[in-house]
Amino acid sequence: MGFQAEHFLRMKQWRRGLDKADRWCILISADPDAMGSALALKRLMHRKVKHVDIMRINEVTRPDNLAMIRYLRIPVRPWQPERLTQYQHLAVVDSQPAHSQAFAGLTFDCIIDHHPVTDLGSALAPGGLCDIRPEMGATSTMLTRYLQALRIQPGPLLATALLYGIRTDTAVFARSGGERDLRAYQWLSQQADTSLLQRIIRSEYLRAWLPIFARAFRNLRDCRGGALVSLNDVDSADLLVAVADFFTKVHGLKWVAVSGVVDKKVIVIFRGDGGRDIGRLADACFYDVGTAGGHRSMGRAEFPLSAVPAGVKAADFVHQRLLTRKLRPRPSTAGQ
Ligand SMILES: [Mn+2]
Repeated sequence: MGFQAEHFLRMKQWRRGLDKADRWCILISADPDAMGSALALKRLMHRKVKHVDIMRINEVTRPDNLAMIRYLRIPVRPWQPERLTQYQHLAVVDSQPAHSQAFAGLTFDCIIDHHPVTDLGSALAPGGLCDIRPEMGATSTMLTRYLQALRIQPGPLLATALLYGIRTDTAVFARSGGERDLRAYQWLSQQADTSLLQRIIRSEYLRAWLPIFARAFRNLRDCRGGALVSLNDVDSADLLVAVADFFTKVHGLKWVAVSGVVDKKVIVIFRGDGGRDIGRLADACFYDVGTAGGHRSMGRAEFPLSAVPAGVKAADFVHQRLLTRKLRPRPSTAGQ
């Protein structure tokens, strides 16, 4: 029997053993892949058990994730450990018990994931289903294949959720993902709602970020062939990343550095068109005050606010460094 067939057989056996009287809870660390997978698992348990809840152990803040929950009507709620007694069984998808303190001490009757295998200890219940395949680009791919094997046709909302899960985890096949992910993606594309998918993909910003974008437009200044935006105090580094990514869409800006202060830490996000090595620029400017570096077109620096000399504004410090710093010689690599 083939490797794949064995997985399907075990799933079918597990599913056959489900009890109609039981209440289940699927725990996730909510991101698109986890939410798509949880929705699919809930679907394939439909009518086999009494009830399935999906609970998240984390806060959802990314705008596209919030859009996914809203438009695809994903019934995900924050996990409250005191509710544990309401359930006969727990499942976890796109995570393993060792991944979070929130899973500690819990016993799972179903674990489906694609991260590197960790020690399950006693977290898997006897007779529970455990399917961990790190060679898969997304857990959503694994669930899609289960739906196919069980001949369950996903509705448009579920198909879109799984599609978006594969999309984000593989960075649309640029970062990871093999033939199986691609085939699942193609199959889901036929059932997915493309206009909802577009709405989710396009949800890049939060309403509360707009005043900060307004500040960023006003503050943009030229700097050695690129541009610098200084935002001072902001709530999260996500916001700086969103602003920097936005400016990569402006033709004629070769690179941009967006700086801000988050929790007494200065963070500078670098984005470039690849013309100059932006990771090296980040390193050159800030290696001596904190962590700094990156790739050719992406970079990041972080250092404590206390590294800025007294009487100097963080924004001016960043500007001064960008104006004056010279690249460090590449570290020589032995044997090359
Ligand atoms: Mn994943």
